[in-house]
Amino acid sequence: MAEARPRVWVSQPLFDDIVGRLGEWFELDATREVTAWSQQAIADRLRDADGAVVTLNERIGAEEVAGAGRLRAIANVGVGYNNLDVAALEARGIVATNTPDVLTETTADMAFALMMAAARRITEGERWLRAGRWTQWSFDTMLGGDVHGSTLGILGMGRIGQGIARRGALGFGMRVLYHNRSRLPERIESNSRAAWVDFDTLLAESDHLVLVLPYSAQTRHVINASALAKMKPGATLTNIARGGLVDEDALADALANGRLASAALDVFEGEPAVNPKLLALDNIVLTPHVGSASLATRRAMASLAVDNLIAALG
Ligand code: 8YV
Repeated sequence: MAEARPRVWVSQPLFDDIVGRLGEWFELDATREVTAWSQQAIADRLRDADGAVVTLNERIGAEEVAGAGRLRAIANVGVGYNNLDVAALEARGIVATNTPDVLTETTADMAFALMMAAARRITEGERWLRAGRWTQWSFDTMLGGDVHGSTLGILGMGRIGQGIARRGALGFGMRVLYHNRSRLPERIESNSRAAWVDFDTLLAESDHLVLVLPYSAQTRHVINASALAKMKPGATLTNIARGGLVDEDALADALANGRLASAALDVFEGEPAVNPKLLALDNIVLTPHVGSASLATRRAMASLAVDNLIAALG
């Protein structure tokens, strides 16, 4: 009798042609509609699976894999993997993979787009115009801050941070500072045109601060009221990493009282719910976690996740 083929679960619709490749190797259980999976439903899906492709929407830890006796690999579509409890997976011999590199430049582009939109009040101006409030051109309408020639601060200096640094230094003549737990080798610093500074200096000197660091229990609310108070008055804050890095209530206060000029957030602590205090502000750009969402990059991410799963189960 032929050996049964391994089974794989794909938690969200990705691209049919890419996900379909899994069908050449495995019994495929591919989700056809965007689904908010409960913890129990994830556990049920994983129970008979040998592998899975998941997104940031699916939190997978000890409870979800407790009954998954055959599960050998989880391929996360995304570079961040705080949705996975890697220690719990490792303890059961389950391999976890992610999708670095393929999204670096696209996500760095988005960080720049957000930072510029915040500095130059682009979405605020558009809302104002659409609301019919532009009745007379005036010299001081929507005055913002400059990006070129200013100081760019990058918190977290992995691949995406380095891409943002290059854009800032080479494209916009910015002075680039970064802070990371460990200082990068000189070669990477000089390729990125970025100088390491301590956290407080980064806060104090950045005109535009961008968050690109991984989210963990240690980095939760790294930008809290005390960090915000140390930021340069009139600076902007852009977050393209994970919402939980920022204390959103404290940020809302800093934006409401003018301590910060503006902010741009692509990620939120309780996403897809957005803190109503942020929604009530004008000086903030809000996007729905689309940092890597170019068609080419999303296809590359799905493809890499599929390749990762095939390799891990191979
Ligand atoms: C993904 C992301 O869209 O890669 C990441 O860490 O946040 C996004 O690029 C998301 O993870 C999809 O699962």
